[in-house]
Amino acid sequence: MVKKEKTLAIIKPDAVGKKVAGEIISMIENSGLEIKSIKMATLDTSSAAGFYAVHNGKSFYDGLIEFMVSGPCIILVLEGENAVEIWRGLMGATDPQQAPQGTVRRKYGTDVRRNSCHGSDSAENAQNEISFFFPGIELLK
Ligand code: IDP
Ligand code: MG
Repeated sequence: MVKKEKTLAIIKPDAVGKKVAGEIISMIENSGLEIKSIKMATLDTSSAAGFYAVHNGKSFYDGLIEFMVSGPCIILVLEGENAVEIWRGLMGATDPQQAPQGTVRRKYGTDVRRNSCHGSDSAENAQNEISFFFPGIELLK
């Protein structure tokens, strides 16, 4: 039996600004993943930098932080069997042009930075990313 797991999804400021957040949430619902928590927030520089600390020093880091604070995000906790892999698959590759047809990034991404969404890349990182945005009291079950 495959164990249920959680993952963190972010609908990034480009997608919220384009008003396609509802379409992306529909794609999540149609995937069978369950939405366990959801909120809208505009990140400040220190929270965006903290969330993406692993990328500090990379060539795209400053542009990524600037982009992530440029408008509101919608932050979700998703749950299901293989949730990390399923959401990564539904998003598609980091570069929307490399992402398969029908994926969120292919449909709604603009370029490799403004690629419409985030997804955790492992169950362990998902736990850390979820704790970053959601206090335990919001996820009791
Ligand atoms: P991922 O979001 O597919 O896991 P990461 O390598 O973790 O990709 O990069 C985090 C985010 O940084 C990407 O989603 C994208 O917004 C941005 N990014 C990654 N690589 C580049 C790049 O080469 N140029 C500009 N932005 C990038
Ligand atoms: Mg990543």
